[in-house]
Amino acid sequence: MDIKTITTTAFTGQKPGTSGLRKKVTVFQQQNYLENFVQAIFDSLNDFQGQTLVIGGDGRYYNKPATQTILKIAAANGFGKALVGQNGILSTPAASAIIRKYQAFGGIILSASHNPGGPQGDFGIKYNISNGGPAPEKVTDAIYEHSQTISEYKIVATPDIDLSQLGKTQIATMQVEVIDSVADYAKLMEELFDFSMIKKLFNSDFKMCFDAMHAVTGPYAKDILEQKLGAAIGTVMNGIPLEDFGGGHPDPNLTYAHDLVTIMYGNAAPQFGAASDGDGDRNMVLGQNFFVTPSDSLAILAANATLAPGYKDGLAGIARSMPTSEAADHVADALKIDCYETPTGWKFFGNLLDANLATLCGEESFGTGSSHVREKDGLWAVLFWLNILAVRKQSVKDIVYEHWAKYGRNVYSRHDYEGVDSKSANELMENLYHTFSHLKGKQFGNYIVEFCDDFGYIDPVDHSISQNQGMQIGFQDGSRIIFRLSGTGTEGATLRVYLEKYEPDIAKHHLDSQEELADLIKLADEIAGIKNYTGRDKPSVIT
Ligand code: VG1
Ligand code: CO
Repeated sequence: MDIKTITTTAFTGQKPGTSGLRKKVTVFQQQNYLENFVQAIFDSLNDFQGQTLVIGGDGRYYNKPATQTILKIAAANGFGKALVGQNGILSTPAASAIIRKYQAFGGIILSASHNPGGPQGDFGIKYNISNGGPAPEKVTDAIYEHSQTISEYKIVATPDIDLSQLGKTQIATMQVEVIDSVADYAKLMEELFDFSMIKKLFNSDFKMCFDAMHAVTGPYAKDILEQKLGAAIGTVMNGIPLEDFGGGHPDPNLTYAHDLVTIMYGNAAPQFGAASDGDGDRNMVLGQNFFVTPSDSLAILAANATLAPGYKDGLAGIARSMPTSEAADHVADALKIDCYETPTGWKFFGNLLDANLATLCGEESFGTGSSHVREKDGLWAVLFWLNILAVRKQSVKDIVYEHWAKYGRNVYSRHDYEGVDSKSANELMENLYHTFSHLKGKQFGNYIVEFCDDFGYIDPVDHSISQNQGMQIGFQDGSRIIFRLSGTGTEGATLRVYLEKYEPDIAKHHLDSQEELADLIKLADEIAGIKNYTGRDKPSVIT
């Protein structure tokens, strides 16, 4: 077979964001755009000759042609083997599990997660290293540099291979093995959770509803929940992955997972509801008429971890992203283990997990995970909750209320202003930074500013430094307001405002979080001039 060297010109701005390179499909379809980036990935790696590469994606539009291109470039660059999910499909946590299980050199994940799919939607590509996790910044920086100077790439000239059939084929000297997308992942889940207890739960009058949002988790959830655990057929809704996610926005939150929310807040709501995002790494958990915030979910999983066989010996530590509420910190204190605070994005958890400093990790953005893989894992969190529900035999709401009674409640909300003008968003952040010098000590009603912080992070393991990771304002009563610009959007800028208040008083626990946070919401606008800079009088998404 023919290995060709193709002359190419670099594209500007192929800079990976929070979670890899995300752009419109039409951008990726430009001649050599994908090829350049893939070659830039390989150019930034050493010693992969003869090694294994894992490839899979969330099934969105362009997943299949991109997989074919990557296979041909990987073969031309000297990889010895490629493991590809059937039809090009692997959820992000499944890809991570497979990289680890088969000791692959790394993996390429094709996903833009929650961003809309289809020919007019978004596409994304991300490189994961041998621990199964997203490449750390030093690798993504190197990829970016190579992408800016690239002048040629290598590719094998060969017809596309059949990705629909399991089995082995060959591209030049590289063996391609098409593998079952679900099997290895399902097996791992069986090792971590008490499947026989959960089976008993589903054998009782317990019902759940899982919304796969027409994205990648459909086949995983059907196999594990309906086939292996005996949940009623139909438990998984929107379970067939579609290239455009049925026109939806597979973001598991109260706004976008409206089908599920309608069911869980309706008269015939089952006891448990859950949804997952485009690439299967995030989750939303609901009880009857009840929403569990992701920050609380992390804290509750940590507090109940020993109920699941995979965590029966306890946790080494917990890690959460900076904007995630401090609910997990209270649990860590009680367990006398460390709680780490990292910048947003799963890549920052990798070193902590590898060094066994943390066992559970979580983000406020509906992402929870553990040392079993190096990505956040949506279905894992759902199974963890099922395991806890099966052992404790209480409702979701009762479990959360008991948790609040013991640890206090971190009332929490995130307000997103999507698709705002980039220049104005940057000006807002800059202006905020300048006000920091005279905000400290200032009093706003009951709130006195204790600290202002342009959040930076020094990795405790490799001591690498990441700066400008969000503007944090802390008040004397422990409340926080955080401002951050999204690194995953593809249109304009998205301003995220995170609000948190600690409420130890159980009598106030029934209160709605938006009401509880009303003062802080006002204060956020007063301090940062949100309305003024964005021209919006309310957020586009509230979670
Ligand atoms: C968002 C979330 C972040 C998450 C990232 C990737 O990033 O806030 O917590 O890690 O998405 O999630 P940003 O930069 O837009 O705030 V996903 O499901 O892509 O894989
Ligand atoms: Co995702």
